[in-house]
Amino acid sequence: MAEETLGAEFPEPPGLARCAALMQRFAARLGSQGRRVVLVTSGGTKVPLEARTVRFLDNFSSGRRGAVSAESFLSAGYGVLFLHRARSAFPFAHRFPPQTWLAALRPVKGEAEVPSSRLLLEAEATSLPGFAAALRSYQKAADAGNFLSVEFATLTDYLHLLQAAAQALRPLGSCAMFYLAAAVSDFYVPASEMPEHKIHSSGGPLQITMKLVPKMLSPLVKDWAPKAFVISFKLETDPTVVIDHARKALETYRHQVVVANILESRRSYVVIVTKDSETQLSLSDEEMGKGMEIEEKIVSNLQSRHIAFINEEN
Ligand code: 9Z3
Repeated sequence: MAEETLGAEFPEPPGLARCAALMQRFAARLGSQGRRVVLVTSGGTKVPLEARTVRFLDNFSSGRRGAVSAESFLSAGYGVLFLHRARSAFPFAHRFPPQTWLAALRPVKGEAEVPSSRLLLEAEATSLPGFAAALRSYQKAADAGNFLSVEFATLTDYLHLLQAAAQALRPLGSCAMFYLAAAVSDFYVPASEMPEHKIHSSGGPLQITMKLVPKMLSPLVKDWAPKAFVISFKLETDPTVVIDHARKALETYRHQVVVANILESRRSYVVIVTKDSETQLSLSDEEMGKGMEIEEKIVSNLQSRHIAFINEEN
């Protein structure tokens, strides 16, 4: 099935069948409980330039939008399938990079009654604010089976996993939401045109011709999950074109929402664009000072739209 859509230029990655089965089980269980489930895609894609890859093309995406949004969707009661770029921001963990806990956490020594099979760690509560709450939130979501994370690295991994995730969510109909925040490359070098070995500088300046990546939004909306509530993101660096481009995407793919954002202001300002509306969401300095994140507003807005969408269907 995957080969039919993606073709030989995007060979199936190893482990796809196992991930597809995991996603299917996850979606089927939550679906049978009548739950709303969201696929959050997050992070950038790696595009190899050589088959035995030494070099690749990548992009700026940190995955923070996806990670924070996944947390907000879980708080809103969604089951979250988190399809993310390996080593990009991860829900509940992204606020705690190693430098925050490497110095703060200390193994507890000399507790005679503690069996050697146990590891006890301690920290000054003030040295890791929010850490215990984040652990509890993550473990609550994972233990309840409300959260499943699946990793991709390359563009090819992403395309196959997106298709498998869409097929897993299809039976949920309008209760499934697609929140496509990953920054997916528009360009790639086809497998058939890729040199096998490392490209050498002795060959002189490098010229590469890249092909356009097929737009997956099209089969997603038409064939893979035609009843789902679909949100894509439009990123631009030029604020004068972003709304126009968001509108064009809506007209082309006929999905429900585009979230328009500009590279530099993406943490504090977005526009939710639909066929007949434009809603600006922003964070004030005061809200930012309190540690609020724009994703809380995005998710709250989209959740209301999703509920209205489900109700229209029925
Ligand atoms: C986005 O626009 C996301 O909001 C960001 C989030 C990637 C900007 P970070 O990961 O940033 O928190 O650092 N995602 C989609 C970007 C994109 O490539 N969209 C395509 C386009 O603009 C359409 S699918 O053409």
